[in-house]
Amino acid sequence: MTEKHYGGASSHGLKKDINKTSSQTAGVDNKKKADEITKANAEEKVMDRGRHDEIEDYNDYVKAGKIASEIVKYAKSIIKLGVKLLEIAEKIDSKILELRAKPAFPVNLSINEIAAHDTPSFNDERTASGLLKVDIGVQIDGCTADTSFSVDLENNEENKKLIQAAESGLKAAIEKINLGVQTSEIGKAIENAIKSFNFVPIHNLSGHLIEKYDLHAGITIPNYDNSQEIQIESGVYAIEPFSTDGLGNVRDGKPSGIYRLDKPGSVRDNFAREVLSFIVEEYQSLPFCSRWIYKKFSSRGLLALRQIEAAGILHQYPQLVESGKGKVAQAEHTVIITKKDKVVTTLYSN
Ligand SMILES: [Co+2]
Repeated sequence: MTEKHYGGASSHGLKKDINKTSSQTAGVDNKKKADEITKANAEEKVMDRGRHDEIEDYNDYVKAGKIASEIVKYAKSIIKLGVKLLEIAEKIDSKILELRAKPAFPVNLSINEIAAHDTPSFNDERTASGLLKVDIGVQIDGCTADTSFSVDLENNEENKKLIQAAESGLKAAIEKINLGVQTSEIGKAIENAIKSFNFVPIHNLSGHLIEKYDLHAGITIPNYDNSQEIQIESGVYAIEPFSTDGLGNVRDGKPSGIYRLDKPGSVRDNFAREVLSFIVEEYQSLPFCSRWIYKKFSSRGLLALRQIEAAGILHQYPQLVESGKGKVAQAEHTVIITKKDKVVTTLYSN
């Protein structure tokens, strides 16, 4: 799942305080629980700093990556022209659970000029068509694998070339990324690869450092040479080039129904509080969607979600639409970088 940049700052620029969110809104028991979660996460992060250099320390990330690559294979087998997006999303959700992991975010199924952040609502009637991007997240205990692919469902040469361009950008970036390499060098490799197909990358979308329960943990991987001097350190990175025949930028579109906890706040209604506690416990700071809330709480849950959103506690992601209405293709893998290793977790072949 990509990160959009708003005039220099990123959409994930504000660090959220989930502890405060839950303690002010969800009662004493949940405060205790949230305190425990926060404390455990903090301890984990301190430990992580000392453990970042061995690939063995990333076991859950590697496992999540293997599962994500199985999900990609599965997704490719069920996606066909005319199949309902809702059916595709629900089957992917169930398959992830069946393989003993959880979604790290709602699967993004974005068509043509919608670059990202589109997921079906509970009663969605739309079907698969055009140039479809499928962005999948799998997590085990908050350790995430983030991967995506694009399919051409209308046998169109331009679509096929756009997909090749994004994939070759990804390949170039994976070759380039290493400890100490500047992120702008990786961006340059992506940009050159995409331009060699006479397309442009989307400039205000980027890849991102991943940490436990934190999809966008600070460092970003640009899709062009942004001339910033930021070096790659040990860690887990999602690299996700987007190619387009449009202007090379995205703007905010319709609300997506994808949310994440953002700021502390409170809701008065008892039922809304119950829904909020569920969100705090189940998703922590990871994105979730209205479809999942409907599944758990039915239509009352959607009302509660609106109340929680109105209280300023949630961030709702807008759909991201290419500014010139160009078509967009995407390719993505998650890569672990350590002193000794470079492992593409989502490229598992048995
Ligand atoms: Co991503």
